[in-house]
Amino acid sequence: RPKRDSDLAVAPQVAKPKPPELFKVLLLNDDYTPMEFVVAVIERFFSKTREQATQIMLKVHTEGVGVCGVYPQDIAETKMHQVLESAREAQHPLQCVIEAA
Ligand code: NFA
Repeated sequence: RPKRDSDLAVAPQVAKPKPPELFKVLLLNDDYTPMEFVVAVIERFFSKTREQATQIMLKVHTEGVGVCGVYPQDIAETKMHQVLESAREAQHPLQCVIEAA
């Protein structure tokens, strides 16, 4: 019989772009990390101005936790690791975690 298009057909691969799962990067308060160090970390790794970074630091200081940014999972994990490595290097106990947004 004549060849039909359907003879070799496979399921068409339809692009279904779904938005990435987002994660919050949180800083946790402690009694020892200097405020200026926290501000510098937020400026450096979360691209905030000194004024924005100071606001976030003060929220963490007074409320115990604060959001530095919201990112796709791989980027959020990288930023968390950058913060933790920076704190470890400076011998400050600053803690950073991620949480599903
Ligand atoms: N609580 C710290 C202090 O009084 C400052 C701090 C803010 C630490 C935000 C960690 C996170 N030196």
